[in-house]
Amino acid sequence: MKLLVTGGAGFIGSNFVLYMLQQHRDYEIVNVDALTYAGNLENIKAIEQNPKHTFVKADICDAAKMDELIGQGVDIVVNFAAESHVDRSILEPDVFVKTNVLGTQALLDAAKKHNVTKFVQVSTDEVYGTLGETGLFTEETPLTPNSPYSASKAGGDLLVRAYQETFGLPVNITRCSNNYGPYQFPEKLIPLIISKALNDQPLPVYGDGLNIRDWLYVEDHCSAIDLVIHEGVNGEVYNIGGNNERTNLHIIRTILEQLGKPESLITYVQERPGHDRRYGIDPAKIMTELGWKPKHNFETGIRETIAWYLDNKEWWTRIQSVKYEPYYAKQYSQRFEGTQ
Ligand code: NAD
Ligand code: TDX
Repeated sequence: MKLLVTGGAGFIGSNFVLYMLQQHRDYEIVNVDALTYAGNLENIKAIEQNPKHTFVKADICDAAKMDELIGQGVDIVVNFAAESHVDRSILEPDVFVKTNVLGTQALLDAAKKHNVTKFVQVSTDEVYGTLGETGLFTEETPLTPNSPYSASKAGGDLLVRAYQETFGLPVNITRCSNNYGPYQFPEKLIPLIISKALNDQPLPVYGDGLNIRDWLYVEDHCSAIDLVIHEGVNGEVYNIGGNNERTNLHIIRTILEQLGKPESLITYVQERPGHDRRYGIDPAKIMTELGWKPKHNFETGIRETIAWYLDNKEWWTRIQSVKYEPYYAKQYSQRFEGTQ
């Protein structure tokens, strides 16, 4: 079996490639990644010499390249490649539309031409918009994205659906809740808070800190996608989540407690525009129809994650100094204005 995995030098993609090479030792993986600020070859250093893994630096918007690569006997395409950070999408929406919509279309065209047996679009619960105090996102929840990021992901999803309906391409769309774990870029809440707290720097909390996210350990997301590749019914959408809803303040306090750092680091800053209040996934479909079950609960997952960031300080300090500081200054300088 030959897989083409896109975005496999990013957070979830790299965890997925490492996971799949362990689970299916006879599978071949072509890992395509443009190495944007979020892509990092250090994430896949452990498989540098693995003959079953080939890394190709390429942009998924490059239709000719995707055609060439998928034409080389690829059976399954798994599309992780995306611009993934909501705050960046507020500053620069255009690159989100390019990669998340047009890039997806370039992949779909190549997958259709070469008759792949499965195309899995890795999407997000954010396409469903925001929840009130009750209820959960099901696969039938209407798409009402609120940020340029989630709108571009929804655009990609709709194209994937259309290629199934119009051309009979065998597709699945997965929509997962917030992931956390090793190799997550330190712009996202959990690694941001761990790294800032370790440096005794202020922790930027948007709004009142009571927005809720539903957290899943990244390995559990990988196992769900593995299952969808093999057992997913063509054309179906599968929500993925582990029923771990937490407020942002709860997450931050848990991290501070485990690191032995003071709550005085918490700093309320300017709200994120269009900030979704609550996400919560109903994972009943993938659990009952495909038999998926997460292995990690939040308490063990967050402990393992904090331990990983403590053990891999070099990984994130290198990223922060080279790829992150100018962005952080641009994104947060205004946000911190007027706070103590
Ligand atoms: P990430 O930003 O860490 O990684 C994205 C990867 O895609 C990077 O390696 C980057 O170099 C690559 N990439 C970006 N543009 C590209 C292009 N044009 N061509 C080729 N490669 C390109 O993101 P992540 O958090 O690992 O998310 C992966 C996928 O999972 C995304 O599609 C995202 O929407 C989805 N998702 C993420 C989460 C989450 O909590 N992080 C939750 C649900 C779904
Ligand atoms: O500095 C911060 N302060 C803060 O309060 C940051 C970066 C975030 N937050 C809040 C905003 C959110 O309510 O924390 C919560 C989580 O924020 P992010 O880590 O930016 O994630 P989110 O916006 O929920 O989106 C994530 O989950 C779904 C991923 O980035 C997406 O790629 C995925 O689709």
